[in-house]
Amino acid sequence: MAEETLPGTADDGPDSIVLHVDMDCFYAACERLREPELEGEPVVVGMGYEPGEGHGAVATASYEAREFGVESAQPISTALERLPRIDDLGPDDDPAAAGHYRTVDLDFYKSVAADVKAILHDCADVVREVSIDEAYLDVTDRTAWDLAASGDRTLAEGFARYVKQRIAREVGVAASIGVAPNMSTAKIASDFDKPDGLVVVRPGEVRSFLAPIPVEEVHGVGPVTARKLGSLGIETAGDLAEADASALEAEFGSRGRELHERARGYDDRTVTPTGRPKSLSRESAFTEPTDDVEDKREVVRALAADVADRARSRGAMYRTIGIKVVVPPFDINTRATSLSGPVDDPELVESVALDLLDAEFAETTVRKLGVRVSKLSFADADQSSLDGWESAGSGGADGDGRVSDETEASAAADGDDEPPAGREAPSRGGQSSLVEFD
Ligand code: DCP
Ligand code: MG
Repeated sequence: MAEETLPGTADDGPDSIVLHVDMDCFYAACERLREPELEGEPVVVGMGYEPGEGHGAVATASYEAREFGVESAQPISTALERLPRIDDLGPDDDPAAAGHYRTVDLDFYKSVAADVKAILHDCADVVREVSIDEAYLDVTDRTAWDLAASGDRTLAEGFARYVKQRIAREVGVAASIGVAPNMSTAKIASDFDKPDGLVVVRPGEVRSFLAPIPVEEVHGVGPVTARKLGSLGIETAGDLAEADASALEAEFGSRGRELHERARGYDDRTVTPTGRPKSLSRESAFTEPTDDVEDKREVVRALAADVADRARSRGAMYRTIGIKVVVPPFDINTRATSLSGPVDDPELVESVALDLLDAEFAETTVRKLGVRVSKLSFADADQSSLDGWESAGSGGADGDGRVSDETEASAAADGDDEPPAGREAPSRGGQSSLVEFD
């Protein structure tokens, strides 16, 4: 889901589908693209390394080279002890126990990464790029957790396989993909069966999948925390999940509680796109649908304050203020008011949002409410990065153009509220079919 939900409120939308994509031995894979004879060979890519020399550090090693004990961040001198350079071999040495050493060529790797990212943006509405070879995709609107007609696999697995195959076919490098209902589990899943992995963790399987995973691999656990947890007898995510939450909080503060939640498979972070948003919104579902006008106004006030606060903290001014009202079961209504110029005015966000609510929805029974500001402008506008993001993004932000001056009757325009049965495997092409904000 592209929208965020206020903590502590129920969100009865369907489970998200998050992909974490991480390329296998990425720099080495890039070297193999231009030197196909390196395929299947031990390859070491060194930073600060020069051909024939022994200085620098290992940026990455191919899986064949890793078998000799070569790994990222190791001094090249150590790598050379474990895996001699093929060019240094004498006539009697075994060429099978030697490796190919190459120097980092970041510009080339970036160009390969850009080709991969273009495919990712084509495959998902929301892509968060986290490093040169790694990204999260929210594909909740593109596929489903339902089983494919042919057997016991989910449609989501077929979708991930399609993404993997496109990268392999169109760019020529291998990716490992994790599929899960949240970001932290998807990341662990992508790492679980490297290289060339595809690991799917269905919504009901998250806790059992995580249980045997070492705590170090839980997002947010560094070596120091892992050591402290170890001294408390907590070695795995399963141990962490079963530990007493208040004891963890006493030891690690609020982070302790968060780690406990993650280990239990709960992670409410949403995939947000890299770069500047086109709009900022937040929505909140009621546990039970309500027609109580004060309850509704109360939620709208909280949402308005939150959105205005986020806009201010990101240095964003807005020219449009809107609300979203979801009437059971899936009837999405959106209303918005355009202002004459950009403002940063939390009180105005509240009063406009309340006016929009009161004007038409005072009596209505609602399931979910949302507030959105859009037509954003940034005080420190850096046009180049904005352009870069817009051209890279396919839809963008919590920007799915959901809010409009018209009622959107089509549930398909809002995956958040679309019943799972209404979904299909990879079919929807981009955002062009969605209503853009006025
Ligand atoms: N990198 C680096 N220095 C490090 C770690 C990584 O320069 N200490 C570079 C080289 C990697 C790239 O970043 O190719 C991506 O990092 P990963 O951690 O994803 O490692 P790889 O893609 O190489 O291997 P894996 O298959 O484990 O993902
Ligand atoms: Mg990688």
